[in-house]
Amino acid sequence: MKLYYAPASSYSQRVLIALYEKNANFIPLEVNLFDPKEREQYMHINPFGKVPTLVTDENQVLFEACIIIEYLDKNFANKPVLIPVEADLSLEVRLLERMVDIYVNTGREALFADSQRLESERGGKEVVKAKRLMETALTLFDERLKTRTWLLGEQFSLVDCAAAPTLNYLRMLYDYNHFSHLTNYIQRLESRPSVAKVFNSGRDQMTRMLSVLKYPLELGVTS
Ligand SMILES: N[C@@H](CCC(=O)N[C@@H](CS)C(=O)NCC(=O)O)C(=O)O
Repeated sequence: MKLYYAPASSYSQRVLIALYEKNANFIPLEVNLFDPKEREQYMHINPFGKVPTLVTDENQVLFEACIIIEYLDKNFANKPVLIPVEADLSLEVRLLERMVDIYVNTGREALFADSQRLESERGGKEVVKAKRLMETALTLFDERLKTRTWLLGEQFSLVDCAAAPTLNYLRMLYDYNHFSHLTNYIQRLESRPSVAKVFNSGRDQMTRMLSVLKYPLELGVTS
């Protein structure tokens, strides 16, 4: 299996966490999407020009982080099971993963775009709406985490692979320390070997990317 990825890319990190959780052998191939030539070549593999892409040993080309993780879960039966087979739990984990993607990540992207505007142009209607939806999802997650170790329950799953990088990067833009269960959860995530490894390997690239921003940001930590 070959994984095309970028170390600081949050979607690549989702898949890397799943690969490390599954102890799967794979060939990591770093893609520099900022290099026009490399990007053009890569678009023959993934026409959307986005990372990650997994090319299986059968030469099946898979993109979309959640689909790649589903493939890994089906093909590596060892624990943790990332998408439970029980119908109810399987739906629940997908719903939670969609909430990370559609509400938390979209909110994060809107806040990031806003942070790079002139101060006088920040806080438009769309940003306020995206932030409200993101806060709704964070409130639901915080509530769940009152009684659960991981977002689905006691087993680490698909939604934790998705939430870890998103919540890690969100701290640059939004202080969620008032969500105490969520804050404890990100600390548990950081202590998990697969997540720690992925965060560490993405740090240098992310620091370089942040240093060239018009309005610089810093990688946050929970207090
Ligand atoms: N829906 C895709 C999103 C992938 C994505 O947006 N990747 C970003 C990096 S985190 C990317 O490749 N961005 C480069 C670009 O859009 O040019 C997934 O789930 O994999």
